[in-house]
Amino acid sequence: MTDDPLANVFDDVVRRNPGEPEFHQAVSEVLTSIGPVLAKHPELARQRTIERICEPERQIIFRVPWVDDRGEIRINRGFRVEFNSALGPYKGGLRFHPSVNSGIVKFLGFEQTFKNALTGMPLGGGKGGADFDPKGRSDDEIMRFCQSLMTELYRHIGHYTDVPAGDIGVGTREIGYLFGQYKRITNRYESGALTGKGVDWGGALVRTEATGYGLALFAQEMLRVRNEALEGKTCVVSGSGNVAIYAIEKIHQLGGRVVACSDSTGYVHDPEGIDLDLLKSVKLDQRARMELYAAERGLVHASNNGSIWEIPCDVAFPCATQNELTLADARVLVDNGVSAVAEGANMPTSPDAIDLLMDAGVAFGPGKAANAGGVATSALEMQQNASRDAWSFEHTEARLTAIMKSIHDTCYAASEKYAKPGNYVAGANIVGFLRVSRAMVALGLI
Ligand code: NDP
Ligand code: 2IT
Repeated sequence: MTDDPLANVFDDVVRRNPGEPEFHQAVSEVLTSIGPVLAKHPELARQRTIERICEPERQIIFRVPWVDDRGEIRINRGFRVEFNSALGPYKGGLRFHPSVNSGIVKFLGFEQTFKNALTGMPLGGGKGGADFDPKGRSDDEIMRFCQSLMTELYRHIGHYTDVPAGDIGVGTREIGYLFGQYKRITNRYESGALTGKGVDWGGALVRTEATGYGLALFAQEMLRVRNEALEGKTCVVSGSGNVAIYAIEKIHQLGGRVVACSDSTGYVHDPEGIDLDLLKSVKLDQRARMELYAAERGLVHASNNGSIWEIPCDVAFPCATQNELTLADARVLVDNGVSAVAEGANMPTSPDAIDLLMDAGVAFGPGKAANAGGVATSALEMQQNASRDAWSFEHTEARLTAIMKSIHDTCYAASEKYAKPGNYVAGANIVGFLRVSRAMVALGLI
C-alpha cells in the first residue's frame, strides 16, 4: 500500500474503461491537478471521493431506430451518461455526431461535472447523444430521429432528475422536436426537463449566445490580470457553430477582430475581420459550408491540408471539437506571439499542447471554466421555468457576465492557493473537485 492516494487511480480507470482514450485524457488532467488538495484534505482521499467521481452513477445505451425519407430503416445508438448528482440533477448536452461513442460521452460527462460545479449553481453532471450524422438530413428526418431518441430517453430525464440541452449537432430545432415528444409521451408541459428551448416556448433569452459570449468574457478577465484587453487584438476562432459564432460576436463587441474561422471542411482567413451577418446567414439560415462564405467574400477556402492555427493571432479560441489544437499548432501559436488561448470547445487542446502553452507563459483558459457560460445560462433558464417568468436580455446577460467573472476569480484564487498563480487548469480542477467531493461526503456514501 502506497501513501500516494492517486497511485492506482489512473491505472484503474484505464483498466475499467478500455478503448476510451478521450475519457482517460480527461481524467488524467484532473488527477495531475489535485495532489496538493488531497495533501491538505486527506479526509477526501480516505473517503475515496476521486475514485467515486471517476465512476459514472449510471450509463444508459439504447437503440434508436428511425425511417429516412426514402423509407429505409436506420439504426443508431443513443447514450446518456448520468455522471454525478451530488450538487443537483444531472445536467449537460446531447451531441449528434458520427464520432459519438461511450468514451466520448463519458469524457464529456466527466468534464461537465467539474464545469457545472464551477458555476456555483445547483447542477450535477451528465452528457448524452447519438452516433447520428445530421448533415444532409431533411427536417423531417431530424424530427423522426429526435422523436425516436426521446421515446427511450424520456423515462430517464426530468427537471429534478436529468436535464439535457444542446451540444454539437443539437440546437434549438432539435431541442424543439425532443421537447415536443417528451411533452406528448409524459402529458406534462415540463419546461425544466430540457434547456436551450426556443424563446417562444420556455427558452431563455441569451441561452443561444451564452457559451460564446461567456468565453469572450472569460478571455477578457484573463487578459485583465495581465493589464491587457481584447480591444485591438487579432483573434482566431475555430469552428463556425453555436459557440464560435457568438464568441465572434462578443469579441467584436469588445473591440477585438476575428480574422478566421472554420468548419470540418476547412478554414477561411478574412484579414478585414469576419463578416458576422454573412457567417450567420451561411451557417445558421442556410446550414451551408464555409466554402460559401469564402465565395461570397471572394476569399480562398483552405481545405484541411493546413491548420487554422498557422494564422498569426494574439488570442486563439478553439471552438470546434476535442483535440483540434495539437502540439505542432501550439508551437506555431507561440512562435507567432499568442498571448492567450481560451477553450470554447470541450477539451480541444491536447495535453502536450497545453503544457507547451503554459510553459511559454500564455494565459490558458480550460474549457470547463471558459465555456461554462452555456450551462450556467441553462441554469438561469431552469430558474425562469420554475418561476414561470421570462427575464430581459439585459438582465440575463448581466447575470452571465457576473457568473463568468466569478468563475474566473474563483479559479485564479485556487491557482494562487494550491498551484502557480494563473494556472487556470489547476484552479478549475481543484475548485470543481472540492465542491463535488465535499457534497459527496456530506450526503453519505453515494
Ligand atoms: P455546433 O454543432 O453548433 O458547431 C460545431 C462546429 O465545430 C461546426 O463548425 C463543426 O463543423 C465543427 N466540428 C465539429 N466536429 C468537428 C470535427 N470532428 N472536426 C472538425 N470540425 C468539427 O456545436 P457547438 O458550437 O455547440 O459546439 C462546439 C464545441 O463547444 C463542442 O466541443 C461542444 O462540446 C462545446 N460546447 C458547447 C456548448 C453549447 O452550449 N452549445 C457549451 C459548452 C461547450 P461541421 O459543421 O463541418 O461539422
Ligand atoms: O458542454 C456544455 O456545457 C454544453 N453542451 C451545454 C450543457 C447545458 O446543459 O447547457
